[in-house]
Amino acid sequence: MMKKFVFGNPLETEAMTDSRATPGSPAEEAGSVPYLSVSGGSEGESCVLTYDMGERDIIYGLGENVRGINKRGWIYESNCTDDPLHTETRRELYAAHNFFIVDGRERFGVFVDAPQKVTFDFGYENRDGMKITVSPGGFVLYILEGENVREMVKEFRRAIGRSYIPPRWAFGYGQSRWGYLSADDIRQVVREHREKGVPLDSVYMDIDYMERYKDFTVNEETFPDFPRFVREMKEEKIHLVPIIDAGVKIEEGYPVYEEGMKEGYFCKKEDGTEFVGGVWPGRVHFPDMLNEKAREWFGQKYSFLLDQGIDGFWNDMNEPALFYGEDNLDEVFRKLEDYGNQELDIKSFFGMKNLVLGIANRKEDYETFYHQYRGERVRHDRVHNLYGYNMTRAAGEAFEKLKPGERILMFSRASYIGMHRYGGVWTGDNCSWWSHVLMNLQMLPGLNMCGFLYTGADLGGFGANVTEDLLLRWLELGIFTPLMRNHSARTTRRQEFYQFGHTEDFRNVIGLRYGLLPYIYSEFMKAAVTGDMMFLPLAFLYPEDRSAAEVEDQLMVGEAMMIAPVYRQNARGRYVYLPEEMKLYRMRSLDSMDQEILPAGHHYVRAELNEVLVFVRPDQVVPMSQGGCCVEEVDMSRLNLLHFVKTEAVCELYHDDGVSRKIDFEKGITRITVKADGTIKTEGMLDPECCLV
Ligand code: MIG
Repeated sequence: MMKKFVFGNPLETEAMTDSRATPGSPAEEAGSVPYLSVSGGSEGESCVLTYDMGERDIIYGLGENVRGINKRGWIYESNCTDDPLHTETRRELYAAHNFFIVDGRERFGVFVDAPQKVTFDFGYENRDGMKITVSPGGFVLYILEGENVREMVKEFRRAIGRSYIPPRWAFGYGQSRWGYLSADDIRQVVREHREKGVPLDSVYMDIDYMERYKDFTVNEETFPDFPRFVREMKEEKIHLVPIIDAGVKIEEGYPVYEEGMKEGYFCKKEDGTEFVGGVWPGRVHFPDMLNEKAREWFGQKYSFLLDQGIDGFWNDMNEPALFYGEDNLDEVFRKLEDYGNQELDIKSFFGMKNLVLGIANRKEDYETFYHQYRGERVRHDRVHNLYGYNMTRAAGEAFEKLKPGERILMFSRASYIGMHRYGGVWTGDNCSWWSHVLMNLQMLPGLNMCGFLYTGADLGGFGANVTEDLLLRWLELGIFTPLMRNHSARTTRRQEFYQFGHTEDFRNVIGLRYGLLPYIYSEFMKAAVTGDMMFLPLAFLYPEDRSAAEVEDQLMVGEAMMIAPVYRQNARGRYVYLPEEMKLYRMRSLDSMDQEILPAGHHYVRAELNEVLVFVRPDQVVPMSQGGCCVEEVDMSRLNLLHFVKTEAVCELYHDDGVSRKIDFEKGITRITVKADGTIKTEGMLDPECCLV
């Protein structure tokens, strides 16, 4: 059951596709909001929603954010921000995912559909207090009730519409780095993988492929005859995935700039002139992604690359990130001159220092430009969290027209609920820190709750220098995430597997992903089609189990499997909690794994650096392939079945051509039944030869 409450004059975000929720009550009736006490919220004032949490209440959700699976004990801000240091003290990352569920003394879900800044204090100011602060401006509040958390998530997901489904090849391993400068650099990456037998499906192209960082251009010196290069890579079974940035370079003669100016598609200031910001291309304008016409225009631009054979993209810098706003920069220079002309004491020294440090992503700059939104002029800060969403929507809607039958890979950095229908997300600039392996895991259920299924982190870490063991351990988690991409920043240590000594280990671990692909793809598709989660906190499957509710470093992956990655430096094993008896597969490679049945309870489980732990639940089967050098080569006609059968296990394997937009879910299912005596029966789309392992 979902109830809707309208506060003031909200802007339609189109987060919801289904308005089956009961019609909104006006703000004056806010007293009728269940669970939450409402105060403030009149014109120009923040609205505050509070709740007294029970001592054992758990809070799930909020998508991409720092800290645990249980979000209690910190304060989070929905205010899409480009900040590359994801320390525990961060309140805001790139996304605004305003949905959460309280599970405890009472059970209810909350979605704050507000495109402006929202703060979620879950026991920060006061250990038992929840306080949600919505910045001035109207908003819509949805309150959900249900029998259990998993069903509530499904109901929410039904209301926000089906999650984006990428092509199947996008479940393969991708290699990326900010710093591949030419076609030859990319050829070398591919060669190293192929020669050393490490599977690979995609190579990502960061901003250096463009001509002076101009969107929808290709540098012809470093990438000569681009369509031919794309074809050459396709022959190698490699998909190239270029980046697209939000800012459009100001440059006479550059068609994207000139068209945008002519049509008035860029964000403007109060005085009607275009807002100027600084990002990679230098001085830029920002396309007004909230203006339907501008969005359609920007989306069409992707055809420049689609026409050259490209079938995947990542959208970056779309919070939108601002290195500086030009007007403020002028102001900073003026003030610096003043500082230079006066005698600097410590106070003015820090004043000067902060002046310079505060140039980027400045709140006041976001208050100086406007959007044309549904016929209304709206100041940016009022709709800040919708910008990345609508950039990705621009692309997604264009793809439906430009490539009607085909799935195109698309994921974004900034996002809002609603964007999950048009693309996935990667979790931005993490670091090569052990703590970020755990953070990667802890974000997954929250992202799934908010509709983001196609997700992954920069494996190995974006910033800072990786070590071989960290990369390997991180990949051991990454083999389960739909987006499996190794990405790193310019100036950090090179991070491709072949920079390190133990090629064999990388080949084996990445190989496991291709073995697990039939299962990973099936579980992803089930989650997308039925509005379920692919990554579940243990408590979602074992709601009565008190200990399961406390587990912060293990996840269920679909119904059949639990994972427990090692994320500590030098650890050769870890503690694992089993809510019930399970069968552990300790995997070194597709042909080297041992197995052991473990009783319910706490265990210390050994896992050497090259070993992955997979726990199969009772009466469950996990279908695996023999691997392959790319997704296309994965043979679905011969499957190995991980299994833990006490009476009978049925697994629903989903398969399709991997590219068609139209999904016939029932048709794609193959039911594999395994009896306790070892007999196997298959029925449905495929007729694989199955072997118990
Ligand atoms: O300011 O394009 O998160 O993945 O490599 C940095 C360069 C801009 C940020 C993205 C990162 C990408 C980088 N970009």
